[in-house]
Amino acid sequence: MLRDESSIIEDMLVRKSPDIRYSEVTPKSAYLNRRRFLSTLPLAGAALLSPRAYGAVKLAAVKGPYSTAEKPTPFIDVTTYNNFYEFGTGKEDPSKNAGKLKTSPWSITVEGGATKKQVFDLDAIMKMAPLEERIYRHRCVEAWSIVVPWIGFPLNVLIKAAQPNPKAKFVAFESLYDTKQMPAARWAGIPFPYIEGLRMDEAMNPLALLCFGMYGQVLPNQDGAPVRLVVPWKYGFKSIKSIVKIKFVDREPPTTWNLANAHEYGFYSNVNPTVDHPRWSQATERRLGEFLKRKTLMFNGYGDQVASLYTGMDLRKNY
Ligand SMILES: Nc1nc2c(c(=O)[nH]1)N[C@H]1C(S)=C(S)[C@@H](COP(=O)(O)O)O[C@H]1N2
Ligand SMILES: [Mo]
Repeated sequence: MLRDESSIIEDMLVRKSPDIRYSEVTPKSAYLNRRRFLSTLPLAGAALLSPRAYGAVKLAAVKGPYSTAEKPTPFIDVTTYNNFYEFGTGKEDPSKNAGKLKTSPWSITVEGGATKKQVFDLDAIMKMAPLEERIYRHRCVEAWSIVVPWIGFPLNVLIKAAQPNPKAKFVAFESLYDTKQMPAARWAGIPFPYIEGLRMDEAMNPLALLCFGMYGQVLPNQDGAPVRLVVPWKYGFKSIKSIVKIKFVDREPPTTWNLANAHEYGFYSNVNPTVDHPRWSQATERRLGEFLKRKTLMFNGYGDQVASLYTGMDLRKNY
């Protein structure tokens, strides 16, 4: 029996019926047209998908600073075109495979703080500061970009609460890695658990967001539930998803993409249209849902907030 398409899309995202794919029951052209049609209605994707897909867990937030006036990318694009290699390397794999990720209970273990190891429950973390909605541009190293109304608060709130050792110069982050829940990770070709890092002053910058939601609701699993970073002046891979561990360290920590290919992915990875990736230009990007390419902005347009972090540094060497 044919069901209405919103329930089919929901199934695609929640994986209640893992064998039914919207693209399989609909000819590709109709599928793409439908995506475009949904995209023209403001938040139509969210409205259609939220009631069941994510348990309708709404997340209220006050308007935060630094929001771009640009139009948010349609929810359907931001939730069906993802990088989350634990759930597969195809852009649609995370939306197909992440639905069953168990995101509650959840906690973040913090090491390298003033006290010994600390374990922060996610519910307690989320009460540390008012949740803000911040509409940020986000630019993947693969030259696509999105504009998303993220919900969270500055990462520095958690860092201050965790009282880093004053000697710590860097913050290291680690994602959940559970082979049972993430079987596709075996074929991803990068080391897991996914790890990332920031210099302490970068992590303390008020733009760096500890993120719990988007588009008025909790994060869809494929977007990094239940807690991820959003570091909007850096390429997307710095914005680590499904964080379970934070370590304060005195030396630059290893990072997944640098371990996988040091020649192509450096520690800093600031968005920089003048430094090309060895295999492609970084001068332009394609905004999901748009046809024409846009020019990529230095620091993704956040130079006023972050350029001073890098004065005196050669950003060609520190790519
Ligand atoms: N744990 C984990 N975090 C991750 C990734 C990943 O594969 N695993 N991919 C990164 C990359 S390359 C990008 S571009 C962004 C994509 O975020 P989005 O899917 O919400 O747009 O997540 C980043 N965070
Ligand atoms: Mo990316």
